[in-house]
Amino acid sequence: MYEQIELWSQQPDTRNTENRSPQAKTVVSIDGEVIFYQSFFSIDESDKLFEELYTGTEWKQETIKIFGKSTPLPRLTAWYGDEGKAYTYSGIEQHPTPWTHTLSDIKARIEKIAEVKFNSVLLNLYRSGKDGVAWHSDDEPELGQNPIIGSVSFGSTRRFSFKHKQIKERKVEIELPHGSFLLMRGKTQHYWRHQIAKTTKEVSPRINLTFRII
Ligand SMILES: O=C(O)CCC(=O)C(=O)O
Ligand SMILES: [Mn+2]
Repeated sequence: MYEQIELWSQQPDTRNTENRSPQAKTVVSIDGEVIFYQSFFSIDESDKLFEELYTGTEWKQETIKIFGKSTPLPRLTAWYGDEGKAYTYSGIEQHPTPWTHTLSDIKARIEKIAEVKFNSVLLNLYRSGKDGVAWHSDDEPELGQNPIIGSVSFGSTRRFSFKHKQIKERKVEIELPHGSFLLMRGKTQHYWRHQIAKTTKEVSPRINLTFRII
């Protein structure tokens, strides 16, 4: 019993058309802005990028303290970016590894659409359905007032959910497939939380990259 915000009935985003792919769909337009590009990278590109990222990333299993107890995060992560852009995520201070060619190429592709320059990226590897990320907003102070987050996904499709912080009936759910790109900006992080729920379905690994500006 919740209000599904006209997810698929939205018109394609036609503003600033020369810089926008015709497949852009606005998935959140109230209290923020979220734009979705379902097939941003071709299947061939996505297969190659998944492989490069899966094997070529310095994946780490970070732990966080919950009620004083060290708990491993249910996913592997890695942090890449411009030198000196340290960032605290889930209480973990991250020092970025320098950009690889693969990450710089992906960054350049999404920057054309986002019309900003990203200086860091958090990579997440969801090894199976047992991995996920709990409800949160990307609202760390280092990200500034209205964070712009460029989120690229490769591998298994997983469900990305939004819920409004004040109006609990307001929820949006979207499947993020291989090669998709989701852009969150404006007041999105003030008003909405998001998650990747764990699932009991058999799912193969998924890699997500959230490009950020510190
Ligand atoms: O895996 C995703 O799609 C989202 C990851 C995320 O929300 C984050 O890293 O902050
Ligand atoms: Mn997030």
